[in-house]
Amino acid sequence: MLTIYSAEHARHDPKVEMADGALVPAVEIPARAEMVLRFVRDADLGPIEAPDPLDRALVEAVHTPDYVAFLEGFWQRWLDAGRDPHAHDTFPFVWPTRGLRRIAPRHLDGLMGRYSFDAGTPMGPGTWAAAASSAAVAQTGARRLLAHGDPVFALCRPPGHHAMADAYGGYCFLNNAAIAAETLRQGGLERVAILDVDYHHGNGTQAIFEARSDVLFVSIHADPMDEYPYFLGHADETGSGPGAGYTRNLPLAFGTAWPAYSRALDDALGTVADFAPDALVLSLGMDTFHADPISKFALEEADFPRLGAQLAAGKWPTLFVFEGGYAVDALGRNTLGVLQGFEGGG
Ligand code: SP5
Ligand code: ZN
Repeated sequence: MLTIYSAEHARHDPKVEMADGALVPAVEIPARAEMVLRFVRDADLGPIEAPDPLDRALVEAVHTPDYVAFLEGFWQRWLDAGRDPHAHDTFPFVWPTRGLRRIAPRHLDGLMGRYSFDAGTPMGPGTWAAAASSAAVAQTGARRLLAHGDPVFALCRPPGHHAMADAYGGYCFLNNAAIAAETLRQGGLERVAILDVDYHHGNGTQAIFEARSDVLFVSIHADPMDEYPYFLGHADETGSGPGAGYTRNLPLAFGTAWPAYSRALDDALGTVADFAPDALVLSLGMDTFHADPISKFALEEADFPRLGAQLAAGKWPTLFVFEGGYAVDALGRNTLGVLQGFEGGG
């Protein structure tokens, strides 16, 4: 399997994040992608290529141009505001509510609130460079899939599935899976399915495609009544307008282990099969692992090759887009397990 990877991800290097009502050590760190790369390389999964330059038009097919410009110009604004040039991690603290999001204030704090939806996502001097490289990895992966149809692994970091059209959050800035799906659509595919198996609901991806019938969004995740991102990902969200019926959420309880997970996956794959996609974008979060430090599912190491094999049964041209997963020591082995299980399955 071809892997796309950029070392630029390491320019997003947060030290702390806001979680559990306090500043705590950051978990979405460069070592994650480096661990996965090491396992992919040592296992000889296949060639590892650098991404093509980012096609900005495809980013702006998913995100609003003002949001992209905000991300790109953020650090210069931070410096212009006279704030700590040595800061690693910056946080918004005020958000528009009750429909007030049409305002993009001049003040930096107002802008940070306007273009985010949580305080748990540190932004620093290299965040834009890293996020842009991550999007380029996804975009290039989609192009390679279009070119040859064989499975591709887009080793994205930072992750993307929480990023909205005009807001960052959940450690995500640009929605890599959405950019990949849009790349596949503009490359000529008529129907693209996104299956999101990250432990957290892909609220950004859902919101981006909720009103569209050409991109199916199906997600298996921890019940948002109990887990981040709380406000989206409930079973009664099924799409809107022309997208009605093209969103499907399968929330699961804390403690879910392989048997129940596998049944949900079968259910989700049935929905994908009914849609008969020309390609599948797999938002591959590895935070369903029992030892994940921020998550509460119970998948074991041996379950990940099973997951991969189950995904292969549909025989759709598949692009894996790396999302979450924070048990760094196990992340390489588990991720490789999914990819090798996929190659051996079907
Ligand atoms: C891509 C991705 O997986 N993003 C996840 C973002 C989760 N952010 C909220 C984390 C809340 C952690 N709360 C539990 C901490 C246990 N000490
Ligand atoms: Zn996650």
